[in-house]
Amino acid sequence: MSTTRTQVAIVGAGPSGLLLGQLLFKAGIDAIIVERQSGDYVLSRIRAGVLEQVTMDLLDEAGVGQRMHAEGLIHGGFDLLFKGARHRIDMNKLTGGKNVIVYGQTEVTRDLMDARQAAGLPTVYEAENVQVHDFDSAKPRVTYEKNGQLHTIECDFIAGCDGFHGVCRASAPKSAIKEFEKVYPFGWLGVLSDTPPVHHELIYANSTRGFALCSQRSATRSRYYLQVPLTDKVEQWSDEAFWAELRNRLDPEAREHLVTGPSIEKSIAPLRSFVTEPMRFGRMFLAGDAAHIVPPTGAKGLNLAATDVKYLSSAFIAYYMDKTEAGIDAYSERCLRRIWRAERFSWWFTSLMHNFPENGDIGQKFQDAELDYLIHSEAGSRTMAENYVGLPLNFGE
Ligand code: RFL
Ligand code: PHB
Repeated sequence: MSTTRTQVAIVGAGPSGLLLGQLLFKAGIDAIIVERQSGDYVLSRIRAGVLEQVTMDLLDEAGVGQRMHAEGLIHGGFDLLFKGARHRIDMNKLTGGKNVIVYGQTEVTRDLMDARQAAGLPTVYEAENVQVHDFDSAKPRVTYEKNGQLHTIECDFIAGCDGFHGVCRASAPKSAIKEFEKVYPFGWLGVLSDTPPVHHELIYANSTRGFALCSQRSATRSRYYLQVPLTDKVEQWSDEAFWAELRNRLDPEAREHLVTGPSIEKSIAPLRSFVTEPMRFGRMFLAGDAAHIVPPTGAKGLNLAATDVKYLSSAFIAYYMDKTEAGIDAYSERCLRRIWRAERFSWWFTSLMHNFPENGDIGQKFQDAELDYLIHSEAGSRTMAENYVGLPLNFGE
């Protein structure tokens, strides 16, 4: 058995945990990260693709933005496709010059891992049976097993950055936690392929056959998604079937330009809206997917994780440097305001773009009318653009 001491014990080495580790390191605060999986496994998960300006700024602050600026693709707009025709939302013009950047979560994670390794900071991968203890006291602890040995990390604070299925939220007392959840009756079947993107910007498609999204990772790598029933299994979807269905959901021009090829990754993700209140339990704080999930339609998950981490790192820095607990006390409420706004937007955009057969033909008519309004009303388009690029950190303050 070994015992180590640190200031902040971080559970989970996804983007939230790694970004928190890096921001704390920059401020001279000690942290150890404990991760259940291997580093290669974490890097193999294909997830987010779109980063808001606020997230870009944070990655710069953490000193890991160099490759993102060199390789990321700046997007000033995206297309909405409905009733067989595409309409561009000019985010840049509608928001007074704001953009998003297309840079994969895999690359963000890799940049953070490389920076952590270069600085010689401690990350324990393949930690088994990770448990959090005594976070209602002044002496919290994290324990884990590795190679048959039990290890203890004594700390001042625990940061629960361990995703939706993690141990931290599950360890909060049931009487102190309230969970809000909506599960959607479909999932997203995603394919990654080394083929040029069908369009230079993203296409969000509402078709009578279901939603489709054309995204990308680079000029030579594409990411596509299809709305599928929750009962579908990924093995049922051959590459040929995927491309044929995607083609069917696109407009004639996109259909013609679509370049297909073998998939290099294919998976189905369920869609849910989920929020935990509060996000603090004594000396344990939840951040990122550990505390909330959005359906991916609004591209908000990773961006919300990044702002949680911004608020949490500032709170810890204020605690250690300025000897104030104000940031820690405000953490949960500050995060939740931003989270609920993004939850609302993600739910709304999901409801607008997907097929809900249970809503009947009239449901489709309502969607078409709303989309028609959105693209022809500057106020409607601006509302969409303002939320998509991300509201400023100090919104409403
Ligand atoms: P993660 O990435 O799930 O990382 C949590 C880490 O914790 C580890 N872990 C544990 N470690 C130790 N002990 C335990 N008991 C543990 N239990 C779990 C896990 O192994 C893992 O390494 O959460 P984090 O860091 O909060 O990051 C959140 C993001 O991953 C997530 O919000 C985004 O991927 C969501 N998302 C998108 N977000 C965007 O901002 N823009 C997008 O375009 C976007 N597209 C997406 C998405 C998510 C998707 N899926 C598959 C859910 C597209 C998809 C399809
Ligand atoms: C992606 O590229 O994976 C992606 C892009 C936009 C979304 C969701 C996922 O809304």
